[in-house]
Amino acid sequence: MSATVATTCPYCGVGCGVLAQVAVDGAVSVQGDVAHGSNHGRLCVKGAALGETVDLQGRLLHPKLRAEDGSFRRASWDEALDRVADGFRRIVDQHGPDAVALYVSGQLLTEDYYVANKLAKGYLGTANIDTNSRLCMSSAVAGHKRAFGEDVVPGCYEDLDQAELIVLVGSNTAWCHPVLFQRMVRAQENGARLVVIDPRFTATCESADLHLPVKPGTDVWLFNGLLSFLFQHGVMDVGFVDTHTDGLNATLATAAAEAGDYATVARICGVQLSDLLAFYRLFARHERVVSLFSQGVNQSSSGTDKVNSIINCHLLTGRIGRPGMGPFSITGQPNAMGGREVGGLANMLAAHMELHDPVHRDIVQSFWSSPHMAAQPGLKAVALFDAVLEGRVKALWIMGTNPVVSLPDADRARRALNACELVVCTDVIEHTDTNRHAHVLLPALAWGEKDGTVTSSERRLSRQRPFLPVPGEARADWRIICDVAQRLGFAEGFGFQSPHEIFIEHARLTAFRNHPPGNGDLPASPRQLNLSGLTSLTRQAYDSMRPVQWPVREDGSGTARLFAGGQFAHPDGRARFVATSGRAPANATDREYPLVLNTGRVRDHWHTMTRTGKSPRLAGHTSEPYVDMHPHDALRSGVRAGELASVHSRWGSMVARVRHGGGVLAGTVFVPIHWNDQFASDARVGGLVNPVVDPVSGEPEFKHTPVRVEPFPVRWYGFAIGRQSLPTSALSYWTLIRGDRFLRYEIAHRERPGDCSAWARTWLGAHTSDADWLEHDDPSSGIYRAAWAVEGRMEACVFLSSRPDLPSRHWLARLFGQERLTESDRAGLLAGEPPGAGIDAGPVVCSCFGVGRNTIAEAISADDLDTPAQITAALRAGGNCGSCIPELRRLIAETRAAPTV
Ligand SMILES: Nc1nc2c(c(=O)[nH]1)N[C@H]1C(S)=C(S)[C@@H](COP(=O)(O)OP(=O)(O)OC[C@H]3O[C@@H](n4cnc5c(=O)[nH]c(N)nc54)[C@H](O)[C@@H]3O)O[C@H]1N2
Ligand SMILES: Nc1nc2c(c(=O)[nH]1)N[C@H]1C(S)=C(S)[C@@H](COP(=O)(O)OP(=O)(O)OC[C@H]3O[C@@H](n4cnc5c(=O)[nH]c(N)nc54)[C@H](O)[C@@H]3O)O[C@H]1N2
Ligand code: SF4
Ligand SMILES: [Mo]
Repeated sequence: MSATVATTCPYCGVGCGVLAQVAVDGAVSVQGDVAHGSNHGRLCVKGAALGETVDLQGRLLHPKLRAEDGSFRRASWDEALDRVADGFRRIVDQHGPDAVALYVSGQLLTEDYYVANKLAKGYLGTANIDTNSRLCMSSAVAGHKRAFGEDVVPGCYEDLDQAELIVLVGSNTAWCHPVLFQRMVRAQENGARLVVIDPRFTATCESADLHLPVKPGTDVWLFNGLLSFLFQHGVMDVGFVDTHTDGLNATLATAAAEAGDYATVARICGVQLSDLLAFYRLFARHERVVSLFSQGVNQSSSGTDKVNSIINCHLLTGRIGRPGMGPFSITGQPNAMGGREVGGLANMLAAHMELHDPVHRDIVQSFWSSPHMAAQPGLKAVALFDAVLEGRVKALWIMGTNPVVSLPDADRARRALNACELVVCTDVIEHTDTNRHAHVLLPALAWGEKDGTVTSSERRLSRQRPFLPVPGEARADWRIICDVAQRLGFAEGFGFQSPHEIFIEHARLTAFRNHPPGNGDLPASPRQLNLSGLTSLTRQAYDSMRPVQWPVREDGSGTARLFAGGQFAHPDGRARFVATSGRAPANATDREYPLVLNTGRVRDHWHTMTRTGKSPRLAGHTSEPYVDMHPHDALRSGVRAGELASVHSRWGSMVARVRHGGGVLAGTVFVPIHWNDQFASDARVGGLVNPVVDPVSGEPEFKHTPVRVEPFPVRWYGFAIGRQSLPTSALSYWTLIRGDRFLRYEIAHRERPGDCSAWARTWLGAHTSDADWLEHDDPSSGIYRAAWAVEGRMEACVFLSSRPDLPSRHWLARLFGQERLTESDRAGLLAGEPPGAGIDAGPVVCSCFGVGRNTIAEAISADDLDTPAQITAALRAGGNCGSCIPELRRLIAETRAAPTV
């Protein structure tokens, strides 16, 4: 075993501390870091499975250049970097700096992000650098700036422990921020109440005391109603409002005019009046309220107003900056916050300074000694890709993000890349939907190899440290950027030799011409983001840096909460109420597209699956892309659960399996965001999403696109499990997951093969003479199954049927872990069902211990289990990361409700 390295999880913005070790055989094991303030030793299932995602399979390990015919050839670093630098230089010379752009990511480290931003805004002289955080947090950023004068999350995780009431708005925290959610559940056990505001009944709602299934897009009405209610009932901190805020009257007038009466609010929001009032009373009654929000709020054409409508209620009651209370924007990506700190958004400068402010521009320019400073805000993500399509931006460098999957109207983004003169992609994985369109591919270091800092949702800086060797020719993102900058003639500003040197420069800029933190009495407005205590860290001190929350004082101590003294970052020190009016989502009604598409995450996958797609443990929970529908809508659309459907919008279409039970409201459907061309034939939901954006933040409306669902007609359904990858181009439908020692394909086709046996042998490549071929063909019932063994060991199997009700895949998958098939396995393969009774565990619920749904349901009925804790005691399920506890709770309810036979 190698020495233990303390690092930070590369997934969500909770920012959990991870201890990693490498065994002699190269296997990586991870555990939660008990000493880390973000998680105190806990990890969710994605964090716990990190060791399964660090292998080199599929990694981009060498620079590559694309030839005319679309193929890629290996190139030296010199050749690839020259290509990038020459291309950028030529285009800037011919068309000016705004003809080039960078599109970066909240998954870069702060040091990478800092140099990318410095290159664009300070040296190339364009603010055309935007980030996938535009798709994620930009409404929260804009809301914070309007209310507080700076992009600041005032509170910290400890507030959740101390809150009496936690309100989750548009957040499926149980799945997306699981370690933090466990903390909320513990707070609930200690008496806190939990309210969830979400059109879907999510896993998070399983634990809620009250769920308000609001109509999509109506949050502003709900919070305007709350503001009026609080004011009417005298729930207000008059002293705080008078001394520390501005704009209440106009905001109240708008809220009152909008809200009218509570019955109207309830009707607009589509919730019961009694539930609405129950929420308002809870909010009124409890001083210590945390309102935590994420994408149900941000990803909306009224996202910024939603944010401010929530903050308004906290300002009115003075519930901000003190223990147990405050509005809390929870961030998605591991370094969404770090990116904001260094100014990765096209409308920001660095260190929380503003591009449009001449004083700020002067501070940054003099600090950087910039030769060409960007003078005005650049293009935001959606507009940036429009400019690429229209030829206004001619060179685009994409780092650490997969826009052909994740942008709205993603087919248009793909067309934009095809039209672009020079597309450069820096990634860790070779084959992605975006990389396919690159002219130059640059290999970056991945998690476990790279070195730097990230900032979590609660402003906590935490180190990512390397524990794996550099693979192939991969280089750190910061180094690649500096390499290009130097070739562009900017050796002066980019001579960094280590992330430590970059971090120090970044820390010094936060403190440059700024007030020392912790001194609320200064008259002019200090910038809250201030790392003065870190500006002179030695290399050694940087390497051993403990997690710390900014602002960081001279003595190195951090700050848990901001704004406690009522000093905000606007020039007059006062916070602003922002008058917000309810606005229906764009194209809210559309007769041709009568349903509303909502998109979001599943528990065990991360974004475009480049990393979680490698882990068998994570693949088991949700194995196929799906469209979750209300049964009435399915009936009306002529589709059935288990069958395939195509989903259409004005922008594009996709195909997925129809599902019920995801808790969607009638009139809405939900599709997960993760699947793409690497894992399915046609399941990129981004292709459907309306590219309308919030007018203030530029964040797209990912949660609301009018769609229509239609049957996707096929003649047969099937699946195959095998040790090798299979050709998919001839199939009408396929999806892929990676299992333990096997790959599993779900397939369907418009035509049934004339001779199933011949087709199956050819497809599986099973024409060797040593093949041990088992087969059952029943054309009258439309069923065909075959299994192929080599020297008694399972090689592949394929099951076809004219209907989607195929046998369980779980017992079959198990056979790939055996050295030999037994006689009863063979009998089972021929019969199409597990040999013996009750050994099919069913789909995985607990990924940590691999416990299936059937096993759990059986134990619940057989042993009369009532609580998730009892299930854990009996089966271990739920006993590690706890991510499946909401599902255990649901299973208990369902099993108990099922009639006994
Ligand atoms: N497992 C997993 N975890 C992740 C990620 C991942 O890919 N996988 N990604 C990370 C990232 S980058 C992010 S940004 C976060 C996102 O974390 P979340 O914001 O929690 O996740 P989402 O699933 O995008 O959406 C949240 C909820 O918003 C609801 N919603 C839709 N419309 C409305 C509305 O009009 N009003 C309200 N109130 N709610 C609405 C949706 O039904 C959904 O349940 O997760 C992070 N964590
Ligand atoms: N329909 C719909 N679309 C959405 C959303 C939604 O809710 N609905 N949510 C949006 C949100 S909140 C987000 S955050 C985005 C996420 O969307 P993306 O950012 O597009 O998704 P990822 O899969 O995280 O892409 C990261 C890429 O960077 C690579 N990578 C990983 N580590 C490194 C590294 O260290 N260096 C480099 N150079 N590359 C690396 C990965 O292999 C991968 O290709 O999706 C957005 N799109
Ligand atoms: S909650 Fe899970 S995904 Fe998020 S940082 Fe912690 S371990 Fe990683
Ligand atoms: Mo995100």
